[in-house]
Amino acid sequence: MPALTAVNAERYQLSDSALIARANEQMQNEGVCVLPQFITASAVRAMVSECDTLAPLAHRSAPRRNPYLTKAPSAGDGTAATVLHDSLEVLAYDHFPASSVLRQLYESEALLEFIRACLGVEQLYRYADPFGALNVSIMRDGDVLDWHFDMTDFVVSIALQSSSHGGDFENASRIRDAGEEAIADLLSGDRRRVRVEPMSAGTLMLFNGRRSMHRVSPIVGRVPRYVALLAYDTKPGTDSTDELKLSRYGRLPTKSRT
Ligand SMILES: O=C(O)CCC(=O)C(=O)O
Repeated sequence: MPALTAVNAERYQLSDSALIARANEQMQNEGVCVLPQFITASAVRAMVSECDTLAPLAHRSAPRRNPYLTKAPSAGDGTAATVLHDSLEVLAYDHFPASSVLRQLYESEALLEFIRACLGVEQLYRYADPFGALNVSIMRDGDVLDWHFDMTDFVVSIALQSSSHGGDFENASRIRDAGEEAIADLLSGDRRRVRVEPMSAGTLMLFNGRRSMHRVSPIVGRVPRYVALLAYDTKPGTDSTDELKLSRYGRLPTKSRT
């Protein structure tokens, strides 16, 4: 299946200037843009089947960290001292063969250009991280990704499969701007600022998680939740740290011999 036939052309033309203008506006005003049925049902099926096959290779981790992802929570330091737990499995970019429908979509220039235009940035590059550039989060019964802010300006995700129950993407848009007290209230269970972003299979979401605290609610049931994360940056050559690679993928790239 050629990469761009994965995009639902009946609903989305990647050069549609009105669509791009709406996406720009939503990113500006809300820090999130949700495009339902962006991927065709048959491409979603192919991508889920790839993930089913590769799932035994995924790395399972259960990190403890604070909401800002600065690993070691420091005692007596307000919300930064809150210790939260995640548990999930992740498939890395290098697990996906060149024939993978998901990989081909990520590597297509047309998608890169569409995402660049929707984000309203001058330049956009795929991540240089050989594991994280494209990765798939697999969450099973009992897994959770608790409240956090991202350390990057934006995340692009594609929902591939919803869990039987739970697994909602919950978002408190722009709560970082509301201050420490609002963040503390949310961490203690105040849901007034929380919105569940609709992420049915095939949805593409652009998200600015640096200012919006978000989580994936606990997964319940037999069907795992699959979400693909497509990483980009406005600077070329951006890679993640060895520490993050070890925590999320359980390994480091093998050094090439000179
Ligand atoms: O799995 C998701 O839908 C979101 C993942 C997420 O929050 C993140 O990578 O920061």
